[in-house]
Amino acid sequence: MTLGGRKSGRKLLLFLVCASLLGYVIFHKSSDVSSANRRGVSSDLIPESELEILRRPVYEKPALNPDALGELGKAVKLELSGEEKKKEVESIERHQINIYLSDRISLHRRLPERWNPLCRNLKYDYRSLLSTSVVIAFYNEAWSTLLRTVHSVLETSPDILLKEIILVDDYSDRAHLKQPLENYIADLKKVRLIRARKREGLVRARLLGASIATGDVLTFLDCHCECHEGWLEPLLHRIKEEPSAVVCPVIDVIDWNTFQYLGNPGEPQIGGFDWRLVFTWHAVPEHEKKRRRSPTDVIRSPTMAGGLFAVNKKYFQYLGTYDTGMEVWGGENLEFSFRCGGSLEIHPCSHVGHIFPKKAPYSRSKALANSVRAAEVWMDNYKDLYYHRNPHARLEAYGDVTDRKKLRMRLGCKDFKWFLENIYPDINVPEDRPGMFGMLRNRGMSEYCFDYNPPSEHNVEGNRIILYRCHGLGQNQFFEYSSGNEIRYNTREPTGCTVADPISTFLSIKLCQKPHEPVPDNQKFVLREDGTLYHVQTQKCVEALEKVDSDNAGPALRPCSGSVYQQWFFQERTQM
Ligand code: LR7
Repeated sequence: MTLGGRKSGRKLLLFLVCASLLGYVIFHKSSDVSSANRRGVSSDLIPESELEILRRPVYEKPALNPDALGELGKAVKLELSGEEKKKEVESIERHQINIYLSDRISLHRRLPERWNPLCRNLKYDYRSLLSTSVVIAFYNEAWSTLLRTVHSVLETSPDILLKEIILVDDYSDRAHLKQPLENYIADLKKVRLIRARKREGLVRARLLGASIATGDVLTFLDCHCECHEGWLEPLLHRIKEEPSAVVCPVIDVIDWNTFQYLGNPGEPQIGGFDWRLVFTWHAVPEHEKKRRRSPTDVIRSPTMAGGLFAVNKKYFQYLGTYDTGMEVWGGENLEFSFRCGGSLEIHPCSHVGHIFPKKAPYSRSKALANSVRAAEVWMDNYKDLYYHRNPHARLEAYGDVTDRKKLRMRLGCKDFKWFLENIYPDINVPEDRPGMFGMLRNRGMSEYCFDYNPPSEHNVEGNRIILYRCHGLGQNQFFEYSSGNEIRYNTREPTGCTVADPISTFLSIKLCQKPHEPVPDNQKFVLREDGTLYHVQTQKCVEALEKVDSDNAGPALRPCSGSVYQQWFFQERTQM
């Protein structure tokens, strides 16, 4: 069914008004939120034959040949040449996903088993679980990845639990998403389509969907996902047990080029962020491992990736839904995670695959303003740590956040310090002492600053710190001198510390020791009054060299001479 934009616009407004008026039970995010993941024991009383009926999905998966392309999540590599190869390349350029291949893989393929085998033993009382509306916003998505998402939800979600799938077209301009999509879904049970009248961005597009949802729980998915068997029950069970829990599935990776379904049944990762306000993944910390009693218990996570989660609809309204001033993409996941109340969790028994495109297929220039909104509303003075690492963010026009600040008051949230100490105790909080952070600039080669590019698929060069023209944009040139005499690279998480190799004399970054562990000598650099950086272990000074290997200028250890090339100073901005 397609709904007119104006009608749905009014409904969205009503939804938002309700959201701010609804006096739902007051919840507070606290470190002692009940953790018990009580089993759906009452279903033990339901005979297996009846459970079988209750578990039935909206549609059964059609039987497929196990050798079919991509079946059971197997990697596919097509041997193509000529015209066909050209089409494949074009599809990747257009979508940043190998859509040529996707179009050749069944929309109904089966996935390999990726959950912990213990998950299979969990029993759910289907009759007592709340129903859900699955909301999928999309913008210019390819046909096969969108519809594989839809079929996968229909073929893995028990009929009794799935109220509907709401597709929200965020003003796409591709022909296949117009009438052909309407015709296609007209034949599918429980699938609705709603269209935005202008490009809303994923926040308002999702809210448009939420405004017409009839299920008790909202489950948001991105539009290029595939759901693992049994993905929905754990989410709904947890929300039934704890209505203020916001629960994410484990996000398995589907390779954008081969469509291989990756992921493993081991311990999933949790979400964090770094001081650029970029979402990060982390191993489950020890304190959380101790708190859990079983590998099937939920895992608390300080933040969420953003695209895949389930939340009680009333609780979502109570929490203030989303910040509707956020445009297109970015920032809403951290903003939502910073809200107080309830708990943010990952359920290890709920797995959903997600295609991570090769790179962003559309402009994400609004992401900076969105992050600034989140920082301004939620981070108190800690926002300065963000601004120090993104000096240009201070200039960003981010609009009016008065209403969001009021929401924070209404929710009675504790301050950001409390959030860091209680919800994300593992994050490193930089000291940023005046004059001791920013670009680390050399006096002799005054155009040059410390620069570090962490190893990644784009940088396989290694771990070295080099010297590069100072750019004043923070990021790779942002260092902090700590009170423990370390030169810390703490723009990204986990925090890195500068070390010197006594043999090669080069500087590189390694993970810092844990707080309260002593600082190793190799990591200690005394920043002396004359600007020299004295390396304690080797008793040498850091000098700027025009070339330390084939083409890079770099800092390296040399006997202390007091020369201007051995003098350094921190500078927050580029102006001299
Ligand atoms: O203007 C837009 N309108 C939309 O409807 C832009 C996007 N969208 C839709 C889009 O078609 C897709 O369905 O919104 C969804 C998310 O967009 P993607 O797939 O481009 O986002 P992403 O996977 O790169 O980004 C992650 O971070 C985003 C921050 O705004 C959102 O929270 C995404 O939902 C989130 N995705 C995930 O969490 C999946 C796992 C990725 C990780 C880590």
